[in-house]
Amino acid sequence: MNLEVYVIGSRELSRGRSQGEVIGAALAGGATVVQLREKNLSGRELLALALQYRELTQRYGALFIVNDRVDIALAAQADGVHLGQDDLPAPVARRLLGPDKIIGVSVDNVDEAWQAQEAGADYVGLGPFFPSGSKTDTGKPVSLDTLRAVKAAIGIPVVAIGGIKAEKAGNIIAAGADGVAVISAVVGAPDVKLAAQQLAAAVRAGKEKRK
Ligand code: TZP
Ligand code: MG
Repeated sequence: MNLEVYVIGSRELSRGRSQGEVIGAALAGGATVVQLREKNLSGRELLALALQYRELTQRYGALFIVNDRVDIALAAQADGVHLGQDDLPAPVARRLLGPDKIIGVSVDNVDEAWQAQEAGADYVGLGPFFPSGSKTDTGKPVSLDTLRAVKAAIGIPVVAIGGIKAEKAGNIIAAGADGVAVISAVVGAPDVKLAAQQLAAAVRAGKEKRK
């Protein structure tokens, strides 16, 4: 499960470009995971997008995760779901999805991370590391010390999220994150493929720094 370069889609932030174009470019640039996260679409519209994401991720050998919607993940044969603290509890999602699908859970501290692991999550999303224009109803920013404490407390991968740009990703990876998840830094970039390449390069540099 390579969570290193985790790109989350957003129609609003895509500068009018189609999802197919943006997600395709992110994958061409090195995204290892893409997440479908659309809060204002009908089930029918979401399914159509999910099927596009599925085809593209399959082509590039990347993972495909659906935000919130277990039903859409199942219908589109996604690799898994990502759930917030107010979404379906992980054990309920697990019952619906079976043992093989990936379940990610959003957390912002050690306690939530431990509970997510206990509840059967396969990875946690930890953040926000920086203020994010893409999601404003977040807690206050998480520090690198909190990241280190979460890494010490749990055994499942930790993906960092929130206001992360390529130039900030290296330090976060060097501090122990297993991946960085971004919306605006990639799907909002003028050149999406280049932005994904830059993020992937920053992740590689961060891993080098750990050595
Ligand atoms: N959860 C915490 S911050 C965030 C989510 C979904 C938004 C991340 O978007 P960006 O543009 O990378 O800050
Ligand atoms: Mg959610």
